[in-house]
Formats: sequence, structure tokens, C-alpha cells
Amino acid sequence: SDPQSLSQLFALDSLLDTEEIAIRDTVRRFADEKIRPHIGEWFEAAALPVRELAEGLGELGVLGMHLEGYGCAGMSATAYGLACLELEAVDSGIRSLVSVQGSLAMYAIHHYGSEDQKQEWLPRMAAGKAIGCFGLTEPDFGSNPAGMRTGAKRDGDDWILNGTKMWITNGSVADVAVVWARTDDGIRGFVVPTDTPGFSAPEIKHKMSLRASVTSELVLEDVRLPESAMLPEAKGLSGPLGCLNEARFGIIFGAMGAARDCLESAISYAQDRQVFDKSLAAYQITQVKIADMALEVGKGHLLAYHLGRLKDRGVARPEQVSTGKLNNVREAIAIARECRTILGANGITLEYPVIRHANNLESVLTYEGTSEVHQLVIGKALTGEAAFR
Ligand code: TGC
Ligand code: FAD
Repeated sequence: SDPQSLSQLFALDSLLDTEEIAIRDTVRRFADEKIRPHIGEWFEAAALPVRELAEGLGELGVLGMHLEGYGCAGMSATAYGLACLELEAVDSGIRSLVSVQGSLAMYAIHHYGSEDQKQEWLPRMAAGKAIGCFGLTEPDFGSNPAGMRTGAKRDGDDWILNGTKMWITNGSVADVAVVWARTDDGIRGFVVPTDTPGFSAPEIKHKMSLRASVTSELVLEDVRLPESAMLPEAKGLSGPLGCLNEARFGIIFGAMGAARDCLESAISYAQDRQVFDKSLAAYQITQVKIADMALEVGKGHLLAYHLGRLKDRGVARPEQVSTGKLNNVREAIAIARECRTILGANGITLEYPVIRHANNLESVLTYEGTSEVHQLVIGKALTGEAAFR
């Protein structure tokens, strides 16, 4: 009989409306036509044409697409999630670019910024003509951003920032950095144009994961900023953590894109590959692997759609976002590794997307809260005990 798609098996489209399906299909077409043909090469060379891509993604309307006004598309959270899913089906690095731009840098300005900050940056960022990054992590403080050492001190009406941020996506190519720093008044956010004297962003090289993504250090040496550079509405750690909820939400969908792409590749490979007497797909062991992975892809999509509906109603809680990020990334990486076994030796080359997804997902498992941090968030929600410290 004719094989079904994963989407048909779970009747996934029955849970989406026609507008959501249209957005999903448009992003999938863009990703397949404009990005997929080049992605293996970009990954191998560790060189992503960020500016060119950002302008294309801006025209597509996915940068800050779930934000209202200022040139943003004002789409639903679910539509944004579906876009992340289709972009990450090609490569986690592309979804990262979009997450950091829209959910972290733009969201921070949109949610906590002054009217002037919004007018200055958001329309250009939505169009992909200005690139943003988000500096929270430091060399010694990743899971525990509360310990950050980067500081902002007053000098007359100005602020002087000093410190180092680490592992910052888009850092070296950004026009603007949202930087979180300790002040006498607690942790505050600053909008830092990257041409400000004292700011530099050396790129981190030799990554074996997310090679189609720019990752950088941010060095701030006596960076002088006017009073107006501070985000007025973000006070304390809840400011940056509020942005993380947005980006984590996109990853819940995105990780399922990577998983789907791996499984589709593995099924197609197994159908073509002859081993011993017949096609690899006709052996029971292969079918057990495929069936078990399909269940996780289906369940992961259902969880993502459910959380999308909660978010669209404005009721998704951080610990619910943690359940999705933990489950879907953990399952996606397990699926990528299992699919790699089906491809045999071919599975280790960039001719197929599987090893690239598997390697990328190592970063996705760690950033936006490691799987252990999300276990602790869920543990705290269920026991009432915070076990972070
Ligand atoms: P804790 O005392 O629990 O909370 C401090 C304040 O923050 C509030 N809060 C949140 N607010 C919004 N959303 C959340 N998810 C929140 N979690 C906590 C909390 O209510 C409190 O508010 P207030 O008003 O009472 O002060 O904080 P803690 O220091 O004990 O830490 C908790 C912990 C470990 C969960 C948190 O620090 C954490 O999530 N750590 C992980 C850090 C992380 O995820 N970093 C990601 C950096 S960005 C990145 O990785 C980009 S990757 C590129 C891409 O996305 O593609
Ligand atoms: P650590 O916090 O040192 O953790 C090391 C290990 O200890 C992990 O297994 C962790 O789960 C475990 N651990 C930590 N605390 C506990 C605990 N309380 N109990 C039990 N186990 C614990 N950050 C940004 O701010 N902006 C970005 O744009 C950005 N982009 C990134 C891009 C890439 C490619 C990568 C890899 C990272 C990026 N990050 C970014 C940083 C990312 O958010 C951090 O790497 C992440 O939060 C983990 O911090 P860490 O690497 O310092 O690990």
C-alpha cells in the first residue's frame, strides 16, 4: 500500500486552521528552496550569510512575527511556532537566527523598551535590515545568570558598562546587542549599538555543532551609554527570563522540525537501501525503530500545538514551556541518533541531514536552559521545592 506521511498518520493538519497551514507551507517552501540547497555547504564551511538571509527572512515576515506593530506581522504564537518548526527542519542554526532576533532581542525591546527604542530598532529588525543579539550568559554564569558579573555604573547621566558575555548567537554580526548587567538597582537591560566605542564581539570558532550559526563573545570595556539606553520596563532577572520563555517556546516546535527531517530521511533511505535480500524498510527491526520514532514525533507535535494554543490564550506558564522544551529537544536528539543508525556509514556524511541535525541538537539541548535546568523547573513546580542551589 502507499506509504503515509507522518503528518497524515497523526492527522496533524486537522488541528490547524487554514491560515496556519498557509503560513506553514509558505515558510516550508522558502526553507526548502532558498536554504536547504546550501545548508550543508554553510555548515561545513562554518560560514552563514547572515545579512542576506536576514533580509530574506524579513521579507518572508518571520522576524518578530508574533509581535504587534512596528513593522511586525502580529501573528499568533502557534503560527510563529510552525515557522520555527519549518526553519529548524532545515537547520537549527536558521531557527536560532530567527529566535534570537525575534524572541530575544526584538521581544526585549518590544516588551520592556521605551517608545524611542521601539521606533528606532523594531521596524529595521523586522525587515532584517538590522540584526540583534541577546547577551545574558557569561563565561562563569550560564545556568545561573543571577550570578552575572557584567556591571553598569552611573557616571553623571550616563551608564558605563564593563564585562564579558559568552556564547552569544549573532554577536559578531549584530547591529544592536541587548545586554543584561548588574546595577545598584539589580539586573537591568541595555540597548547597546554595536558600534559604541569599547564594544567588541570576537567570533567563537571550532564549533562542532550549530556551524551554520554565528556564535560570539561580547566584550564590554568602559562602554559609555546615555541614560536612554536602559530598558525602562525590565527590572530584575524576570526581565531576561521573560524573553527566554518566548525563545524556548519556538524551540518546542523547532526541535520537532529537526526530528521530522531526520525521520523522513531515514524512512526514504531505508526504502531505497537493499541489505541482504530486500529493502532495509522491509525488516522488522527497521520498522520497530521507525514506529517508535514516529510516536515521539507525533506526541511532540501534539505537545507543541497544545502549548501553542495555551500561549495564544495568554495562559502558558513557564514550567509548561519547560515541559515542552525538555521533552521535544530530548526526543529530537534521540531520534536523530537512531536515524543515523538506519543510514549506516552514509549517516555520518553531510550528504544527508541527519548527523548535522544530531550535532546541532547538542547545542539546542544546552541553550535556552539545559535539560537539567528544565527538569529542576518541573521538579520545583511539582514539589514546591527549588533545587537549583
Ligand atoms: P528565580 O529566583 O527562580 O527567579 C528570579 C525571578 O525571575 C522570575 N522567573 C521568571 N520570569 C519569567 N519567566 C521565567 N521562565 C522565569 N523564571 C523565573 C521569578 O519569578 C523571579 O521573579 P521576581 O519578580 O520574584 O524576582 O531565579 P533563579 O536565580 O533561582 O534561577 C532560576 C533558573 C535556574 C530557572 C533560571 O536562572 C534559568 O532559567 N536558568 C537558565 C538560563 C538560560 O536559559 N539561559 C539562556 C540564555 S539565552 C540563550 O541560550 C539563547 S540560545 C539561542 C537560541 O535561542 O537559538
Ligand atoms: P553550565 O551552567 O556550566 O552547566 C554545565 C552542566 O551543569 C550542565 O549539564 C547543567 O545542566 C549542569 N547544571 C548547572 N546547574 C545545575 C544545577 N543547579 N543542578 C544540576 N545540574 C546543573 N546565551 C545567551 O545569553 N545568548 C545567546 O544568544 C546564546 N546563544 C548560544 C548559542 C550556542 C551555540 C550555545 C551552545 C549556547 C548559547 N548561549 C547563549 C548560552 C547558553 O544559554 C548556555 O550555554 C546555557 O545556559 C548553559 O550554560 P553553561 O554552558 O555555562 O553551562
